[in-house]
Amino acid sequence: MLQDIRNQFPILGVEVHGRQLVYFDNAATTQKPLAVIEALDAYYRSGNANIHRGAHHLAAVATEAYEGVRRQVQALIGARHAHEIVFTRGTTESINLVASSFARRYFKGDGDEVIVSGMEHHSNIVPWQLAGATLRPVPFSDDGVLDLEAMERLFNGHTRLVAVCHASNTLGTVNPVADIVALAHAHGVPVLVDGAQAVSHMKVDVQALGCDFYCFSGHKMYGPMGVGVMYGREELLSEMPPYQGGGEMISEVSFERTTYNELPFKFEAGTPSVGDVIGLGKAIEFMQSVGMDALAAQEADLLAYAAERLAALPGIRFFGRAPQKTAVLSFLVGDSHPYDVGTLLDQMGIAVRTGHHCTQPVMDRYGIPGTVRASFAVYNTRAEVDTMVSALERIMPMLQ
Ligand code: C6P
Repeated sequence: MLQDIRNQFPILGVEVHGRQLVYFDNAATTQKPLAVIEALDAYYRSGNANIHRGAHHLAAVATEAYEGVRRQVQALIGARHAHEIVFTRGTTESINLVASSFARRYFKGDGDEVIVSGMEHHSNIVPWQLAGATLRPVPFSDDGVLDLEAMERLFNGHTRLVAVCHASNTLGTVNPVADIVALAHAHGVPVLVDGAQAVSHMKVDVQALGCDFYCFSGHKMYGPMGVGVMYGREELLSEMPPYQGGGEMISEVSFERTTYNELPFKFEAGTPSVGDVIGLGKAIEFMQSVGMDALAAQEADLLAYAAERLAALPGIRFFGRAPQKTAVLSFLVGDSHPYDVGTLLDQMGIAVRTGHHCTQPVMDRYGIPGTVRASFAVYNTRAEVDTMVSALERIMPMLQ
């Protein structure tokens, strides 16, 4: 079964520095299965056309394929309507879209506040600052668990939104989104969820979670780069102004006045990345062919195994030990700099990420410059974990 999955990922056969690649940088981007690669190839070989506009065969086929993926995404995350799914370039653009548009509609300019978790990616911090909000971060424990009682105390008459990650890219913590939504809604405040690190690891049901916005990237879920999703509840999206102006998002344009297209097109100005959206559809089919439960079980096994093996090494310090975690292990080796560890592992063909992972406030929280992060996907194996552990054993004397 696992070998069948691995066979679908040609890149896993690549050698790096003369060694078989061990790819543990899946939180940055996952590798792509053949079905996705071939769909992109087929689209540009025989299906390329702009969508929604041309009255010709290829345009009609491309439009149908593109809209079909919108329905696939709707089903994947349990949205009530397909028109609540907006295609973007990725999580970053999705959050910027909401921040810009939501702020124009709902901010009052009297000291607007957005509650965020203390473990947010910069993509869920900076757009709110650009929109003029003051951020109120929710603290978290040493283990990486959010303090919901402290969160409760942050709500006040200026709170316009809660913006939290479903899963932390640095700590792996899976936040209790349904509880956070219940808390926020009790204060009449909507919730945006950054799902960049969740959608490829667990079943997501936006209606069950109750969230108002849910944002994610295709490239972190086995799909192509250049495509992402912004889910928003119809009631809010229909009240919000467009993010960008251009083709497709209009109903009528004159030099005096423009009226806007209906949802979701109001938020999709210009030519979208059609081939990438089609590739995203294949990525969803890949995840569904494995099954989200099987996928989560495989990753949980890897996480537990890797945590146990690494913990047996001298001087390993973990960051992020929440009971609910995705398959992310952030650690330091003694007092050595994470970059040195990452470089030495790379020399042995092992790809991990080092640094602050675009979560500088998390690094400040622990008083460290960065971590080494190994993040797993469904195609990773225990044998690969063993390879990393052996490599760490070899490099440790060089680091001290
Ligand atoms: N995290 C990582 O290595 P984009 O770049 O738009 O696809 O995703 C941004 C983003 C937003 N939120 C979270 C929780 C994320 O993890 C990321 C991307 C990568 O951890 C690159 S910094």
